[in-house]
Amino acid sequence: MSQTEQIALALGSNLGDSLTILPQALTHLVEKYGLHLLTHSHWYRTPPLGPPQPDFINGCALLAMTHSPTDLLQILLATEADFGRIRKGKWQPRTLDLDIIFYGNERIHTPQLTIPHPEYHRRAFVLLPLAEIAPDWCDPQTGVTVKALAQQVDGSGIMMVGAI
Ligand code: PH2
Ligand code: MG
Ligand code: MG
Repeated sequence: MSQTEQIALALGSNLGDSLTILPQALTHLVEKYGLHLLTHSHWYRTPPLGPPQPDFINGCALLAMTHSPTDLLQILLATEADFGRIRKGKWQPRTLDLDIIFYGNERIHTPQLTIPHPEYHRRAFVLLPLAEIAPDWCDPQTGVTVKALAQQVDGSGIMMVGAI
């Protein structure tokens, strides 16, 4: 049994009943795979990055578990499939996207997996919810905190669900 690791996960959905799917996906990770949910952010409505498509609902969660990074990736891919995701290519609308942002303090570069997530530091739809739950988490590559990264991105158009 490997040691317990804390992970930061980004969740997204822009197909189907996204506001139901995202919390259900967290419950699924707990009940089916035994991950421990530490906390999750509010949900945010976010304009699509990339080609025109429906707005996303995005959020982040912190979980604890003993799975290896590759096992975790398989769990996330299986969970995406369980929630009806069909992979038709990049930038397609999806019922559920589960991305590993951080895996403890580790840096991983394999053909299957890059951790920290290679784009997260540019993405307001990840950084705003992540800064809510893990402002002091330092990027293991750069040492910069999530809070500092969140202050550098343009969060216009991103709205906390339920704020209005
Ligand atoms: N995910 C993408 C592409 N564009 N835009 C928003 N707002 N939120 C996402 O989660 C997102 C995106 C590919 O993973
Ligand atoms: Mg993604
Ligand atoms: Mg993904």
